[in-house]
Amino acid sequence: MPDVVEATFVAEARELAGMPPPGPPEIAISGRSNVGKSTLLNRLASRKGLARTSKTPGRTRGLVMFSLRLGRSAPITDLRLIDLPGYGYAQVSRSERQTWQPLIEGYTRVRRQLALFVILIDSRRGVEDEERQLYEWLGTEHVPAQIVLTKVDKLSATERGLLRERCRKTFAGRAPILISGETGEGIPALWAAIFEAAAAREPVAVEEP
Ligand SMILES: Nc1nc2c(ncn2[C@@H]2O[C@H](COP(=O)(O)OP(=O)(O)OP(=O)(O)O)[C@@H](O)[C@H]2O)c(=O)[nH]1
Ligand SMILES: [Mg+2]
Repeated sequence: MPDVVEATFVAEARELAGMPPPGPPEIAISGRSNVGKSTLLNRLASRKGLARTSKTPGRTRGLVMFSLRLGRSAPITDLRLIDLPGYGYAQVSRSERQTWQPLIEGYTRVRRQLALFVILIDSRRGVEDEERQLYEWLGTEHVPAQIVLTKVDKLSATERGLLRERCRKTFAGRAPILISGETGEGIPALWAAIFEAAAAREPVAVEEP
């Protein structure tokens, strides 16, 4: 696991035009409301209160960008984490949701720094249509995706095995990563996937402002 030397909030963008200028590789963290996106982000950043977590779903309303600087032993020095708005939450108004979808889609299509799109799935809910569709769509856009099952601290060993198997079948053989934001289980495996994705992405020339 890398040593996170610095973790800072960069910006919250509610429209594409409001995105900060491109920089280091970006890792997008997506999933249903309450799946544990912000909790995971805080784990990756080793900072408890960096991203706001809550018991009230649907709190994150835009693309929230954080910047991490990693210690010298890590394969890369800088990266950005993007906390995406949660989908599938009924109490969030339809009009609000209709503004997110184009935002997430637009970001995914145009952002060449996007190195990995992480799809979080609550291990107790299992895989639903949204996740399957999102994964397929990312494939057609040639965006690398990683399935991550959250809250596995709530599961027995048998349940974990079954879920792993089901995900392998649903997501074309790609192994899911099982994590717990609570205990930190699986976080090193996710870091490995992040580093691999960052290395695989072709370097993007960034113009100096
Ligand atoms: N047991 C357990 N609870 C978790 C875990 N991860 C998150 N939670 C809890 O789940 C709730 C939602 O977590 P968040 O990280 O705020 O979820 P989110 O996906 O960011 O939610 P939105 O921003 O509303 O879309 C909080 O009460 C967390 O404490 C986990 O790995 N295990
Ligand atoms: Mg959140």
